[in-house]
Amino acid sequence: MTQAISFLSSEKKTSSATAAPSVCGALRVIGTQLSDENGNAVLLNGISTLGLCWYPEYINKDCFAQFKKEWNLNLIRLAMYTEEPGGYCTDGDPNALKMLIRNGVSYATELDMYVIIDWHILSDSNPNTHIEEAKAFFEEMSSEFADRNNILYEICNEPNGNTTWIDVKAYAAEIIPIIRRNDPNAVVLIGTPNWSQCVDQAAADPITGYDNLMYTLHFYAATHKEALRQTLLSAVEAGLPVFVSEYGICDASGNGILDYEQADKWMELLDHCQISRAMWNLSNRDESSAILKSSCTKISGFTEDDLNDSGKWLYGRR
Ligand code: IDC
Repeated sequence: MTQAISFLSSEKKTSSATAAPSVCGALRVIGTQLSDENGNAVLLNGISTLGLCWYPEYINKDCFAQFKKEWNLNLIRLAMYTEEPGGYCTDGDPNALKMLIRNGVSYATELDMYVIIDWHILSDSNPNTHIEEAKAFFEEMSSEFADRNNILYEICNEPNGNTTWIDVKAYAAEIIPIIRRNDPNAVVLIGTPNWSQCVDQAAADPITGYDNLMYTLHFYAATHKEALRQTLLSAVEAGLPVFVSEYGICDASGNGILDYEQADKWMELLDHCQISRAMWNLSNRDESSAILKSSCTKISGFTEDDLNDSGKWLYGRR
């Protein structure tokens, strides 16, 4: 850490154990900080599913309950791929995928947890590729969930390739008003260019005219190190509210060795800035970002023996 950060007063902190919708009320963004309805800082700490289309079985209440009660997590991110095989905009079944989201939202609500509805663009690179589907999707979701106070809308996972911040802003200008018409205050998360690393571009030219917006930064600790941490810190110091809606402690492929030393540095920075985060990923896929061993076929009631090293690390931080 190169500079002290002075924008947070220490008495305005809520630990992840107590940050629950029933305690915090409607979330809002004050300055750079996610806050409860009384203006106290809120920290969300959770896990992201892998593609709902590939691993629907983990959307079950016992599974979420274990994360809440035993792992001390208060957030589930529901990753709905758009363009990948089985995705919402390709050959997936949109109704079945929306049902998984509804079920996930119900379980999280019953368990007093937060939930991110993640429009998981990836190989489609530019969120404008499927903007019509996105508009209809967010219209439906935000009207259905307008009364809930535990939902965050992530309108595009990771713009990438040639997609510019101008492209993302143009997309956001179409999607945010749709959500706002139904749910005037829900927190909306916005991806940034280069696989959600360019929070500097968002900080230089933020979206205006709406409250309760946050911008996402994603990191994979074995790939992204001090340079990206500096980008994050500078953006926050410039006043940008940042949410780490996806991170891994392996490399950016979602696989490879885990870098515990870099992971510690990242956690130190996130804790210091009180930045909320969700780890990738809840599955038993044979890759090191998966928190479960590929041999684990359970869908809830995991023991330490069922966990991959990524899972052991996250569980160890409870
Ligand atoms: C990866 C999955 C992997 C899958 C791949 C492509 O871990 O199993 O085959 O997507 O579908 C991201 C993306 C996230 C990636 C992850 C790891 O948001 O979808 O998941 N990653 O590559 N950004 C940086 C890394």
